[in-house]
Amino acid sequence: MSKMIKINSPDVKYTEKFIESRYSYHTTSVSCDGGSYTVTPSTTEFTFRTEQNVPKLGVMLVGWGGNNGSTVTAAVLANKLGLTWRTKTGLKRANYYGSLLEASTVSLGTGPEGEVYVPFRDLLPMVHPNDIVFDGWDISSMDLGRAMERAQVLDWSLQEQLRPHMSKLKPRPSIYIPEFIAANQEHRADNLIPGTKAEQVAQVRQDIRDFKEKSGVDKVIVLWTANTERFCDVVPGVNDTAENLLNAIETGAEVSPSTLFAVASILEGCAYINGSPQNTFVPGAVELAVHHKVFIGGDDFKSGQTKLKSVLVDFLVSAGIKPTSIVSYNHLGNNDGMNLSAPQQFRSKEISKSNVVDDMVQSNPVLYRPGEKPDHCVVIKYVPYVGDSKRAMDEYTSEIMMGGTNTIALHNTCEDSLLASPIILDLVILTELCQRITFCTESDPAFQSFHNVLSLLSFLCKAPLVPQGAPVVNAFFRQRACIENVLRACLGLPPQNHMQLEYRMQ
Ligand code: NAI
Ligand code: DG6
Repeated sequence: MSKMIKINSPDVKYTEKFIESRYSYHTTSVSCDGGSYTVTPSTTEFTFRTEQNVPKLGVMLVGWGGNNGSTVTAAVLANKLGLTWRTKTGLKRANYYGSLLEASTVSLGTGPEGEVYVPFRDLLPMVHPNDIVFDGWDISSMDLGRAMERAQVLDWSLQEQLRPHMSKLKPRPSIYIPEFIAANQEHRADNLIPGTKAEQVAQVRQDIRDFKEKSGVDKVIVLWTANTERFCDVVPGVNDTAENLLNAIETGAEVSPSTLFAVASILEGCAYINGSPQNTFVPGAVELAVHHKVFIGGDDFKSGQTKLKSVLVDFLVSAGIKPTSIVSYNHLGNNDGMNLSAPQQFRSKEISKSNVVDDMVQSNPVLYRPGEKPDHCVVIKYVPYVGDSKRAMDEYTSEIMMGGTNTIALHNTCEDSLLASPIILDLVILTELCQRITFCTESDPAFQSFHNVLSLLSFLCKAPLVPQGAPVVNAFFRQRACIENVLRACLGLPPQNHMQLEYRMQ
């Protein structure tokens, strides 16, 4: 199915180990002098190196027995086994729809029959999701077969085929600190790591080593898809530096379970991704990742309503239309919805869902005065009956020409975990790829990796984590173009510019 891509250019060299490309990176700096801007283009010469050897990847999910954890594991298994199943609307086949890397395409250029599109995954050597080995932790002891049934996401006849495989998978005991998640989760907590925080971190580190050894994977990435926690306070002396955070773990001061997992993972040299909204990456955790040269990424999967928002607001603002009010309702009936029915956990989600339009609004001083923002309201309600089938209703009101008003109302229904699962796969596959990319410039010839805060993952996250001082980009197409163009740079190809000048000449 996949065709190999070979670049025919003096700027690209294939060695046994690497794809090496020379790449001219063009930027412009702008200065404002009184009434005028001075714009100065400049070019930096980069060399990119991508290691060709694709490792065997192990992924450890925190919250493995949840709806996302069980669904992504089941989906990979179903794809690997090439399963099909019957539903009332016909025969269904396992696929990876919803995955940027597996199911979306990029243009390579023009061939004799027009534009040539290839799957994103074919651009560079990447881990195939079918080859990922899963393991993980959950405070609930249910095996993955029963967890899949509890989740009520997949069709029954598919579950029946998967059950013999899924039932063999059992989450490892996890760290439970009741005050971080909703009290309504307590009944699930029957699979716990005992001891002090330091002992719990040591156990998680031991689990990672144990998984690596027993499964024979070459590298492990840890991803949090457990319940949304409340935010924790950033306290000087406790979690503001790496040293203080490690001391806080030793002395038993307040550290959230997700941060304890991040610390364990970083200390084991494993990338750590946060799929939930809470502030796992307190300054001390970020500093620890930088010290240990380990990738971290997050926060909060951008799956449905927010993804659409990052498209729609981009469309409106880029079209010169001024969104003035955005109201987003959700109701859902899965365990995530139950956890989010508690005020502190809802607040974490509200924060990550609310900041998503900021960059688009700030990009247009014609429409918005400094500091001006549209009204933005996010509501989430728990309605058990609808299960994982989340309903999202949005109303976008915008100001159009000559005082006119434009109102767009949307109603979106879909299985939440079937949107999140392909995002989990993209996050780990992209992170793994980034671990094999290094680059240098003419002025700094020592090869380096991307910054440890892996902002290339922004496309997949509601509240992108970026290196301190770097701009946060939420706009969907800019985020996607960033990934595409960085991967093209690794092949010595210029950014996709869509100019099509060859078709615009006489
Ligand atoms: P879920 O509630 O079905 O699964 C979470 C799992 O985490 C549960 O099995 C629970 O027992 C476990 N858990 C809780 N605390 C734990 C801990 N300390 N250690 C290990 N396991 C723990 O939720 P779901 O639907 O799978 O979502 C997971 C997370 O992903 C939530 O935070 C949700 O907000 C977030 N998310 C989900 C999206 C989606 O589209 N499904 C999109 C964006 C974020
Ligand atoms: C209700 O919004 C529950 C949440 O966990 C969301 O389903 C999840 O964060 C997905 O949000 P969005 O905005 O990307 O659809």
